[in-house]
Amino acid sequence: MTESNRREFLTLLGTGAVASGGLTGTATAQQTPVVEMGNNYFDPIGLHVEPGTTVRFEIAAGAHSATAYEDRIPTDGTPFDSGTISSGSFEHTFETPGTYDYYCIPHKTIGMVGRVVVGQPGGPAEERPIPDGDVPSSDTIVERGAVPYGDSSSGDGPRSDDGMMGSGGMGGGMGRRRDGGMGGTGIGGGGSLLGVFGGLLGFLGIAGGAVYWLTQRGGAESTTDSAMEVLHERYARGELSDEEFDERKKQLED
Ligand SMILES: [Cu+2]
Repeated sequence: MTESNRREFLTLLGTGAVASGGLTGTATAQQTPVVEMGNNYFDPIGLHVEPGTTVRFEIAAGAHSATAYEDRIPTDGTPFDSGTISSGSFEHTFETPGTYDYYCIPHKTIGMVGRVVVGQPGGPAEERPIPDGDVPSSDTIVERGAVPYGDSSSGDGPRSDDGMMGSGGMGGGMGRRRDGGMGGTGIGGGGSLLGVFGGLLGFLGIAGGAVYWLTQRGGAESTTDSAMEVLHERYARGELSDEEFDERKKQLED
């Protein structure tokens, strides 16, 4: 699968979550979008805001910093550095338009980086690739408003067990959801990738169930054999009691 295919695929799967979460888009100066700092990622990893917007970097797990690369912010932009914190949050107001790349001091070496695009992309960050990790392209960020971690063109960054186990599950890409930041629009939470795969697994489960159901009820001889096969498999897995097995076997044989 190529990167772009993969992205389309994930986007397609994620559509349900986006639709149910309402509009996602560029944060206006009246909103305070939140970037979660977890182990070891920023989420969303890419954020587009209007000039004058205050962004809140909030600890979700672990100890991190949000620290601007001095040479990867607009020439007139204000550098920011939360210092390493293990609780609470840090806020920075982005006034000058352009592209701001930032990193986590303790986890820069394992690729904990992020990007904020203020208004139009621009500045030195657009001239060279980011050195310590991957961020989505500014075009993607502007187009989507917010790019959740793990859902970016940059692919899968490093992620600790803590992050993997934290959320996601069978929610079909819902991930953790936050009602604060984007005025209830819900920036896709961490674990959205996991959620997507959970949703996919759930979907496959449903598809499998449908096939099973069809083979079970299909009276035609041709399907009886496969139905019997499925029955034996289920029995072998211990999903059916002896009684159930005998009963269903009889039904199939009739
Ligand atoms: Cu960190």
